[in-house]
Amino acid sequence: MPEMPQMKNRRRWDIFCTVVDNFGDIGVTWRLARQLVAEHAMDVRLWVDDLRAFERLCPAIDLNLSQQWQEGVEVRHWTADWQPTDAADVVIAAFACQLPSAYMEAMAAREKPPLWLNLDYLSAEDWVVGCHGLPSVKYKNVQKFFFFPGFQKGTGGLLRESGLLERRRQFQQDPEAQRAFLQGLGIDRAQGAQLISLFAYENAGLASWLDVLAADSVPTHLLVPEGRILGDVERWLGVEGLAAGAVHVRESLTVQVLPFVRQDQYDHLLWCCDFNAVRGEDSFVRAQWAGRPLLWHIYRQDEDIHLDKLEAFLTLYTKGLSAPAREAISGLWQEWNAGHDMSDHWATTRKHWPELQKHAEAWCLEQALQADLAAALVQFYLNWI
Ligand code: TRH
Repeated sequence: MPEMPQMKNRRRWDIFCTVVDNFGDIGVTWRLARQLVAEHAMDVRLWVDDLRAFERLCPAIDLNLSQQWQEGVEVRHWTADWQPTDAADVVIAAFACQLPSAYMEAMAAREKPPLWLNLDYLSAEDWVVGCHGLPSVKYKNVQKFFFFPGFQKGTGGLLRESGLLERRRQFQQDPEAQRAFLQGLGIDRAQGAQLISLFAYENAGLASWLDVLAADSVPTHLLVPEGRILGDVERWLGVEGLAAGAVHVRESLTVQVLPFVRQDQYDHLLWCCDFNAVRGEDSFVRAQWAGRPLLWHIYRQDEDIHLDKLEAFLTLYTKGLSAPAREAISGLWQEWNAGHDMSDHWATTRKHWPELQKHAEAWCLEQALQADLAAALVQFYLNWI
């Protein structure tokens, strides 16, 4: 494959990603890498240890190549058999992954040490503001810094591509574009049906939610990308082997299984839906940019520390809501994350729908006032040199 032309004075960035599980690690780093190339004219190498996980988000990935270019990003398969390479100007270890020792030596061997950053997990907790940008460990002459994404001023912000909200709004104001997009995924939205997307981990509370949706007077079309929640959906439907394309109707509820789509298509799906159930980190942020009410299934952590993160986000997110609406949405999220019965909380949440809809857009606009994460990283680098 021909090498991409290198422009003089372009800064070189290396982003290292180990796929711990699921798609968030590669989802975040792939999005960041593309944005650094497209909007900041950086040369980016993305080192990833699991090309199969990457292929789900980016079907163009060739599993057999150790080096390839995708959307301007140089993708390197990071294997145990590390080949010597020069260190870049900026080195990002995503989510505290451990860099190859030979690469650490290459960083230390540079005449001017690189900027070395640990890109952390997203959290709304208050301590993040105090820790963002602080020095971490040092390797020889190379200092590492903490870089925290976040929702508050003083954090690294959220990933948001330039013009994203304008594109989203245009699409949401264009019923024909939405219809064509949905049709491309084999979705024929029933007249008057609310659209809900469901991307979540296994959840014992799902059956109670589906019961209410089925019994509701308002029809619902539930769109479920292939993934971990399908087992719960199968149990509720009383079927086995659900796969993309399957459609099942139970009273007012139509359940449709979707293929896992490219990241930009997933954005469009979120933009089409009236309500989005999302999980982890990246889909959670994308649902916020969709400007629609959402439900977050947070990634479970040892000793339930994820519950502190959930509460911290709810405290921030629900500011400005009336007390009953705040209680409704907080209760719904808490029950979902505990795997409890959703029926009462769903009914209460529905009562505050117009307020929650307005609030979702207001929250999105408020978050968009912050510099986006890629711009904040570039600024951090400029300040550092
Ligand atoms: O997949 P996730 O649960 O990922 C993670 C990881 O588990 C990670 O280890 C953990 O630390 C982190 O959560 C908090 O959820 P997430 O972050 O939403 O990532 C999913 C990615 O998949 C995201 O980039 C959106 C993308 N996606 C698509 O591209 N197409 C699809 O059809 C769907 C459903 C998702």
